Amino acid sequence: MDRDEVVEKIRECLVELDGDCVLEGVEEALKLGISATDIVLGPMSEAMNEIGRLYEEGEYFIAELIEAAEIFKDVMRRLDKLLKEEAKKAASTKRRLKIVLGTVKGDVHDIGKTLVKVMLQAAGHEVIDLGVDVSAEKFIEAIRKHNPDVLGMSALLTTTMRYMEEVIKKLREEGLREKIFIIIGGAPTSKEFAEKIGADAWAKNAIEAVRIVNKYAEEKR
Ligand code: B1M
Repeated sequence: MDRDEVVEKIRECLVELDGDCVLEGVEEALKLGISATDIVLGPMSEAMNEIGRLYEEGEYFIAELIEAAEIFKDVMRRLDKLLKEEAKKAASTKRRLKIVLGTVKGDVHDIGKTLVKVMLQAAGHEVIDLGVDVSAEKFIEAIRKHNPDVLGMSALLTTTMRYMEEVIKKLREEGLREKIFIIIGGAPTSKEFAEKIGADAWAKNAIEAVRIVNKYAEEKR
């Protein structure tokens, strides 16, 4: 199998929810020298989008989404060490920042957020992960407790992404907004949305999130 075929195998096997086949494809991809980052952000993420589309069309149901998430997490466990090594090599920072991170209230999608966490940690930052379904009050409590440099929020639903604005509004009310750099992400969000709600930055994926946080770390010196 060549690189394109292996990449296609991983994508197809995940769409078909065949976990063993995905892991087999991952091993083959690694042997061919494909990076863990490219596997996760490439065919694995593309397959998740395809699965989302099948769900929208009524071909897949929640059970399939859950299964896909489990397979994705298995692959993340397999690739954890490599992902960390790669992120460290690509983006090690000399200035370590403290980051409070979470998926916003009403939203339990955590795969993308966890990927962002793993890569930020590997790049040398300290991440306090508040998990999923995080309310503005919980974010504020964590910010008061840990005094972080950065707040990272993730949302995967068009309904929950609006809650990010609510968090920023509450931070302003509490006089905490100016003390913290806010980065947001997640499939339905965009640069324009980030600007509209008053966040400082938007990242398309985990690599970009690390690049933006590192740039901020340098500027903050
Ligand atoms: Co749900 N889901 N889901 N889901 N799910 C989506 C998001 C959806 C787009 C599927 C679809 O219909 N096409 C759709 C949302 C539609 C919309 O809002 N417009 C949807 C829906 C409708 C739902 C439910 C409402 C279904 C229901 O119950 N009727 C429900 C909501 C539950 C809730 O949160 N309250 C639901 C539930 C679930 C599961 C729990 C079953 C499961 C999640 C399991 C888990 O996360 N542990 C699930 C899944 C798996 C998906 C899809 C298929 C895959 C998401 C994923 O993990 N992608 C998803 C389809 C899709 O995204 N196209 C879908 C892979 C991951 C690596 O990508 O998370 O985008 P992503 O993260 C990327 C970037 O976005 C970015 O970097 C990451 C890595 O590159 N990023 C950041 C993310 N956060 C960032 C933060 C940053 C920076 C970058 O800075 C802080």
